[in-house]
Amino acid sequence: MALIPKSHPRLNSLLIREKLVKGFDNNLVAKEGLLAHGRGEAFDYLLGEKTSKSAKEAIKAAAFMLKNAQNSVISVNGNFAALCPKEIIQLANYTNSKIEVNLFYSTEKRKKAITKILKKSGAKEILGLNEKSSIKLSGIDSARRIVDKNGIFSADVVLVPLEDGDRTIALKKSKKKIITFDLNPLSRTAQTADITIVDNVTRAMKLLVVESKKKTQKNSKYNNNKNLKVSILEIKKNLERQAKNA
Ligand code: PTJ
Repeated sequence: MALIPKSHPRLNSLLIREKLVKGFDNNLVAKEGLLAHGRGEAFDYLLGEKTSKSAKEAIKAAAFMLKNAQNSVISVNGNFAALCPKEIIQLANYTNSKIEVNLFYSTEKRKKAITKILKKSGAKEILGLNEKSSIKLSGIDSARRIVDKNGIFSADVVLVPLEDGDRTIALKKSKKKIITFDLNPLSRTAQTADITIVDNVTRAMKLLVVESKKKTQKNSKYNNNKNLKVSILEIKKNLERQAKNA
């Protein structure tokens, strides 16, 4: 592993990258997950590598939605498991959500590695591993169509982090409410979800856990389209500022 000087101006970003690389070496992260992370890094840079006011609003709305769901499910892919294993368990506990492993590039080896890290972090029950309770969700071509009957299939709210657009669209067609983390406010998932948290999942998950731990959550008049526009303007402002200083 590379030696990162503590004084590096982008230390956090480099530490997150190291977690992904370690996750890849340990079979958690798909090769394509590294590419997805690179795309995320670029957007994070454009957003100033900090949690914006609009992301904080989305986080509050997400906590409210999760706490008021009948059957909420946290969908876990390789990148999410490598970056936030502890926070996944904490969020599941505070919001009474189920945890389901659901992979785009699905292999038994990766499922085992992801299960191992979630269990090590305190997970008791993990869905998505038992073929007997699996069912196919229509409208998805990838391995992500295989879901658990008692999990994603019957959920009313699903948290889908760092996601490809097809599944978000299919889940919306199945009348589910979708919450996502996506640093790219222009992605299909970001544009299709009910709540898009445009922030690095490593920062935003910590805040979502804190928000969900509170006894009560406010039901704000949250508007995802409006919120996404603010994120896009944020990027534009940052670019203009950089161009002025160039
Ligand atoms: O583990 P698997 O097999 O299920 O595969 C997962 C990946 C991530 C490979 C798969 O879902 C994928 O290809 O996703 P996409 O289509 O590349 O979309 C990922 C989105 O997440 C992109 O819009 C990225 O900008 C964004 N993103 C990447 N890293 C982060 C992020 N958003 C928030 N926080 C990040 N750290």
